[in-house]
Amino acid sequence: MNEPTIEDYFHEDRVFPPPASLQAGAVVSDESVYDVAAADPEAFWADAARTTLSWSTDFHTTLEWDLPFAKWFIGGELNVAYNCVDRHVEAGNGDRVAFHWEGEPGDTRTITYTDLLDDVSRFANALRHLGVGRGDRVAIYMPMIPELPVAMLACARIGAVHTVIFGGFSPDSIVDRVNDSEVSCVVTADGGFRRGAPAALKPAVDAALPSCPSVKSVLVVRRTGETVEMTAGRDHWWHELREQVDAECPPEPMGSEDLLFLLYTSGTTAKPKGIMHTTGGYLTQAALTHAWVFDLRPETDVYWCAADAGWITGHSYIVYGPLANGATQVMYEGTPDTPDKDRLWRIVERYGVTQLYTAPTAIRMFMKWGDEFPARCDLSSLRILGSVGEPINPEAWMWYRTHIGGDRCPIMDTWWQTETGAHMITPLPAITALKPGSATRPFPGITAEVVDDHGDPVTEGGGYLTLTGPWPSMLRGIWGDPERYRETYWSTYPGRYFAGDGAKVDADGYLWLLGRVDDVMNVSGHRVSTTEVESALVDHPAVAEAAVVGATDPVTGQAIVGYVILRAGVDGSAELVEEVRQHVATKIGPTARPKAVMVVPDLPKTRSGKIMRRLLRDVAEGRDLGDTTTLADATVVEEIRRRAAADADAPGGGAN
Ligand code: 7RM
Repeated sequence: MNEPTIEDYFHEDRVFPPPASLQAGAVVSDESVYDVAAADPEAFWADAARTTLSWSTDFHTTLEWDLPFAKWFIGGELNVAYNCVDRHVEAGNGDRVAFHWEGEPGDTRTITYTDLLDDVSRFANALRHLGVGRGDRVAIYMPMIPELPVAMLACARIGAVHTVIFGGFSPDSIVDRVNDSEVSCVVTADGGFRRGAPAALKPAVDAALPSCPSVKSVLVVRRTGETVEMTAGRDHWWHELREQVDAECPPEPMGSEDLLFLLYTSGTTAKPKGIMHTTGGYLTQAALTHAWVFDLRPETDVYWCAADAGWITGHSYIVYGPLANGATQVMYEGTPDTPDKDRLWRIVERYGVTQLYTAPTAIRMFMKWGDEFPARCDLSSLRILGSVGEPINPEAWMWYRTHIGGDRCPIMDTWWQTETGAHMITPLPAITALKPGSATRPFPGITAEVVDDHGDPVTEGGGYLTLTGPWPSMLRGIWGDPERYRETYWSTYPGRYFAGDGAKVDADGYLWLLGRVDDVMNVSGHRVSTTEVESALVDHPAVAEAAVVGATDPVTGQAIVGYVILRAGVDGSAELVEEVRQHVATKIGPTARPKAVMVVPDLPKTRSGKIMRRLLRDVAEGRDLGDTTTLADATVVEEIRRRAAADADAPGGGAN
């Protein structure tokens, strides 16, 4: 018997039509874009490339597709930094603010496009001075300060390839990434401010570099002013070089398929994959999706993506997309609860933010903190909200809409990956009727299908999300490992890109993401998605956040084990735990009722906020922990483990 595909338990009936107020003057207000793009996707993207970007040489061929290897806009030449900076200054918009930057301690900087041009050009010359040239790899390990986008754009300006490493990753993670891509120069800072104090970065670079023979130079930005060690001949201060180099740096014309950056994803296996993104296709899709999904009106909008630039979301939706579109943005250095839990809402009010883009994990944290923090601030400037990183459960979606969006802002639930480079499945704000928890449908020019175990399309119900054609911002491969590229993404279902996510299609053709298929639980032959059980758990009024895993069980194959964070002020009694378990059974069915639910203070997450269920599975099955280097806070799992052990020792054993 074939195993069934993923179950479809959760039903959501609420529908929110696009607000009439957004339609007048919307960047996209006519549904016909979908048909136009579907009729001839190549022509659609070719037109997008030409109208969205400035090319120094036009391309002669839109697409060469030799599955799984794609080339877009062949023959075309352009420079990404020119597109993101110079052309806006040339068009007379040099005085427009590119970044309203706010440091965590409250210091601010206002950076216009003219300022950005000066900084990027000098930074590019500083890199050249250090011997960096076309094709060389530069690692960037920085806090969220303006010099982070400046460093990325400076690389793009001279044709160097950047690889941004999350500030805060361990020296070991730096070593792996730097050695894999043979980086010659590292850009870092003394540190940044987090949770009210300076957090050093340079010492991690110093600890890593003795194991990185390819690195010749380090460029250090002064941010905190803390003392750092500078290695003579290797380390250079940016503020010193800045004064020595030329203010002008002509942008290098790059081929459309030249490498723009590498970004490492850790995945589930030990060796991180260097995801390759190239120039013309990547920038086209990053810019177009940014303009359309956020209905960007660059003259008046103040857009804020509250992600870290070290995540693909920061690359595409802080740096490349918004700057290519000449947007005015907010950039914030620190944590959302410093000095108080209203920090983000103060910023929205202060700058009159019109679009806010953040992650479900953050939204659930705001919910847990309580409604009073956003209620203190005037959020009426907001027009559109965005969500990215994980499935957003309907409860969080409704809270976001009500308490942040004032019941007026549509929520763009954008599904995409490091590998896809840009949005793939997402609503459009003036067009799409929204259902809480659904990412809705593919962006124009994108084709996706949910398939079953045989790779046959599922017209309604659960299965595996696949993409059926090439798209401009798709990864071009894994650095140094073309076979692993083919194997990982293109071999599960022949002819299709397999994203690794479960998804279901509803009767209206809407797509609902169900989480990573590696996390899907198998309970007595039923394949249950983590997303649906977690949504049902979080639907209980006492539960702020939840993660579930399938732990080996002698009777059912796997048993669902839930870990929940309770809302502020709720007491985790045995009765409550029982009630929460029962709530899942009532909401979506008895098969999905967790065998055990444990109340925990926090959940293990990556720096971009994704729950690391693999580690919870290790805990549930009493194994040693696997790789924890990409955890945002390594102490969390230890605490959960301690509690699990205490529970097991308690009379009666287990969480319930
Ligand atoms: C942008 C980003 C990719 C994985 C992806 C999904 C999950 C991201 C959504 C989502 C449901 C969403 N890149 N994911 N966005 N799941 N709905 N809107 O997150 O490479 O870091 O992660 O994230 O599992 O495959 S990523």
